[in-house]
Amino acid sequence: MIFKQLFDDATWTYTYLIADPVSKEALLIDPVNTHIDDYLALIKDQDLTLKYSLETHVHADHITASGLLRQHLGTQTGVSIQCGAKTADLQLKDNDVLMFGSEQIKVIATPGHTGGSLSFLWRDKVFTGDSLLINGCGRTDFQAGDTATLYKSITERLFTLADETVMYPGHDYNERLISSIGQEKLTNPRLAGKSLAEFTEIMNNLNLPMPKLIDQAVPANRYCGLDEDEQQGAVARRAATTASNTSVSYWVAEAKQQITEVTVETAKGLIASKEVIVVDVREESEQAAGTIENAILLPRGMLEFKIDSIDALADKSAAVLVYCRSGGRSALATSTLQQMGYENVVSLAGGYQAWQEGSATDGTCG
Ligand SMILES: N[C@@H](CCC(=O)N[C@@H](CS)C(=O)NCC(=O)O)C(=O)O
Ligand SMILES: [Fe+2]
Repeated sequence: MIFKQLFDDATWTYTYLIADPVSKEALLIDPVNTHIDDYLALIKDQDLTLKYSLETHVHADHITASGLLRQHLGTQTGVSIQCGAKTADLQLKDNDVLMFGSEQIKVIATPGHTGGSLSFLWRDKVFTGDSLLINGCGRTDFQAGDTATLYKSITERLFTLADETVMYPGHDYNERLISSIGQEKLTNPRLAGKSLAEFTEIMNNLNLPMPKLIDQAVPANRYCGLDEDEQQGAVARRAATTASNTSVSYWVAEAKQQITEVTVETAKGLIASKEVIVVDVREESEQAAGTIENAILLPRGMLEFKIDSIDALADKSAAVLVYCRSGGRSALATSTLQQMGYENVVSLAGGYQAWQEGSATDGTCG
């Protein structure tokens, strides 16, 4: 068998590569986006076909490489159906079995660390993600985590596997590599011989700081780790299998035919003339990246509902400049505004990304 335990030292994350040596079909568990080149090289070197990229959960501390692997290799991405990760190809459930070559890997639902946490059982090995860690377990204080649920998952699902089952965790913060179910039953300080009440007491007093990347990682991982443009591509690819006009990129392209896009330079001229109302159609959470001064926040999804309450936009002949992160959503919003009767509305090509790049070179960062 081909089996490798890979490590991301920035987040103490383990990634696992398993392959059937005969068919060369392979899978990765919990790949990290910053290692995409390593994975591609490894897969090429070993002449493997990466069939699946599986997540033990929607991670809060790093961004998955699964979407990138799908882009490069046509890999199917898999995550628990409980996670609401719409662009994942496989919406995994308890007891699902995936085949790679003549090998099989089985899904064990082990919620608790997150609502959609899974473990995977392959031969005598169990990949526990953050449900069960060596001498520890995943925290339960975010992403629909629940202490009693985790206790049940560990004691009723993982601890009922054979004692000899080798356990491979999702992280280890002390450079340990493996454990076993028997070992954890015997020595895990949070669980060995502990009642639910004792476990709850321990978990309620962990006092861990939030993962540094949580605000970026969780939303990105719901889309297989891809950003907005790539998500649109991913949604588009899935939608294309049903009907082309159900894809976001189709509608963005369509909208761009009907609107005027302006460059950063032109936009700056309009803003300097003070004759333009700037509308930011990104989500509130994206504003941390920065905003154009004096922009009105009107997320694309709320446009039609909120516009009437914005006095500055009461005059439909006013000049309006719309922007988003990279120019897709603003094209859609501009087209919507035109349909609503706005006569003088343009979209910023390349969005706030282009704005920042333009501003970085001319020293007027907004
Ligand atoms: N310090 C790390 C996060 C560490 C963390 O919270 N790890 C999670 C797994 S995603 C956990 O459950 N840790 C349990 C523990 O450390 O006991 C970071 O900022 O990324
Ligand atoms: Fe985690």
